[in-house]
Amino acid sequence: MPITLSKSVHQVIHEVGEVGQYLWQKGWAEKNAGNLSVDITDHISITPANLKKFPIKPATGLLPEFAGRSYLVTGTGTRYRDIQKYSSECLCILQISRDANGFHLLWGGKREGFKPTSELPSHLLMQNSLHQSGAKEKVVLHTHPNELIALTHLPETAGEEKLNYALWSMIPEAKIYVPRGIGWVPYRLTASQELAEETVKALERKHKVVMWEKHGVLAVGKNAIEAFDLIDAMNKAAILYLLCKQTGQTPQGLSREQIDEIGKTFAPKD
Ligand code: 2HA
Ligand code: ZN
Repeated sequence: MPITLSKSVHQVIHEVGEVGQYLWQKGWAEKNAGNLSVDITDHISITPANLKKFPIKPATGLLPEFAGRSYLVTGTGTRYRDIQKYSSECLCILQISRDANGFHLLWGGKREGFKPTSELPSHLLMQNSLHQSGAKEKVVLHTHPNELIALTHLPETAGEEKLNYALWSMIPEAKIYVPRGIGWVPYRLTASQELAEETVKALERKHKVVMWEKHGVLAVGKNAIEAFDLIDAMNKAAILYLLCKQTGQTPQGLSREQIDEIGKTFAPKD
């Protein structure tokens, strides 16, 4: 018997389903591309006696500090487009066991052979970094936004400094919504420990959007919609950049002074 979900957890699942639709409609979620986790520890209360009814599923790569924390995560091979309709097949809620040697599957994961995302250790590393720093962000969202990825292949926009200048120069909102810019992680093998560690470093530098060179984007947000919006805003700037380039001309762009002025006027409060 799965746990009974509170209204707040239902809301989280609803938002994840909604964002899954957006990612699919945008063309950023081909096949089973991307994965997502939400730290819902504050929304899950279960007595030790009840917890025992959910046997521990062994897992490796879990750190002791994850123990007792609860997460909503996508399943391995899950399609973002299916989440809204089949949430309990595509998602699960797990609580890391007391000894961090595995997890209790509290809800969902109803599909045959279900396993949490293969990137679970990476997601937990990022979630732990957010939690330890007292961040309000609870969602870690990974997806494949076309135009942003394309810019990582072009020498004139590859690299943190060049990418952010190109994006900020396209439209004022890019600087307003992502004032610290996108953090840059050089190409690393998918699902590798190196990719996770480099991403955590970018989060520690207070980036809310992180570019994985020639692969995709990871964003954090207080909820799934917020994480999606940040990527959407930056991908819009990437579209504008490429639209200008398609005319055969180089875009004029906002000047560095204009971007600085926007930065000062709309400086983040956190
Ligand atoms: O989950 O996108 O980076 C599939 C991926 C891995
Ligand atoms: Zn990916």
